[in-house]
Amino acid sequence: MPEHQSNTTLAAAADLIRKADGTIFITTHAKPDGDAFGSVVALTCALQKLGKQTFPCFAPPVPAQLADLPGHDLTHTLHDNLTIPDCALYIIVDTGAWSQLEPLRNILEPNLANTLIIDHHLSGDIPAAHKVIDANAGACAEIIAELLDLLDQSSGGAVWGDSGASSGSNSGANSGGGGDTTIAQALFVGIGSDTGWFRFSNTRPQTHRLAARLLEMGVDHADLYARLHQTERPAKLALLTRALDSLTLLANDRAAIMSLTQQDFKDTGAREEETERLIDIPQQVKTIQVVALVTESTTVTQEVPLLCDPATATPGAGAETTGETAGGTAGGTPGKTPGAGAGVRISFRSKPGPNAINVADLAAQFGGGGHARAAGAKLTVPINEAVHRVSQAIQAAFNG
Ligand SMILES: [Mn+2]
Repeated sequence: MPEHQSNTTLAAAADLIRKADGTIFITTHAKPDGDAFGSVVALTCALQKLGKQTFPCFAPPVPAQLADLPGHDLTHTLHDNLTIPDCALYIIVDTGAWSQLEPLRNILEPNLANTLIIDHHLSGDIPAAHKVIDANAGACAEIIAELLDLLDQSSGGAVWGDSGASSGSNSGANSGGGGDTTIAQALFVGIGSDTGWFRFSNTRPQTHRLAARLLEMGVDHADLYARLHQTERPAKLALLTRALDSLTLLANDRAAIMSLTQQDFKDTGAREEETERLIDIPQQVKTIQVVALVTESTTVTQEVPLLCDPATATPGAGAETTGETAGGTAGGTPGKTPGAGAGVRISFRSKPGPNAINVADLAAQFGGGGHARAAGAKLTVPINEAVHRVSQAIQAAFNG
């Protein structure tokens, strides 16, 4: 997928929104993560405060932890009988890739002249008329926060209202004010999710300044963390055990690959979405710079060849797992039986540093994409073959 770049400014984007005469459609990548969800909810709330009609729409599934958060009730989730109105402006946040918007493509494609993309990913292929891309932003929610400041300034404070932020950038404001904290909470979910709760290298001073502002507006960060990340089922631990059992070290212990088959999911009772963040575990080892997780997936179908999916690239949005290692090469654990008819989902992570491996490049070799530190791809090959190919690509990356 090509790199995508801004063709307009955030100020011009704010103008587009102000001038939109009619309903504003707001969406994001299918299977929204915290950043996608938070960006959509915060923008929706803000535009409603400005008196705009909005039609926020998620392509399912919306993870249960997110659906329980404030603001979800403002949104629609796509289904066969959902009537989508004609809109004056279409806004796509946190992606610019058709592969992540297939369920909404027939809505968006005829309206690209009235479409605004706000994104922080490196690559994208949707030729929208208006694009604001900031790959330095730790989360799309950071860009949304800037946009809300612009809209707030031009509306006499209508956006932030009594939730506390004054028009300035980082001054914070009346802490403890009992105002509407839905926007603040949504933005915090966005930046917290995409930065691994402020651990990943995409965290920048601006991220912390925004976080501080949001805390001053009344966000309870510990409660949010618990609601998002401490609500797993015991099956998650069983799946973790399987993933670690499959782990193979590569490139003189500088990389690790894990795999999960459909049999692993059956045996443990875990669901595919419960692979999330398993990929972070091997990074605890000092020498390990790159981790790959190859998951046999029922949602990657054989009919679609080489679908790329930068959605899996967002830190915190992991789609992972692995199958089993092919006979001969990487030498993983023997004996898992790949299921029939499923494709595989590959997730990559890498640590920053002087000789850091760019996993967006690695994912691109498999038709995927994402960020330098977190990327993903989908393949429709047997899992053993996928593990074999990914292992070789990783070896080659270290040899190159
Ligand atoms: Mn994001």
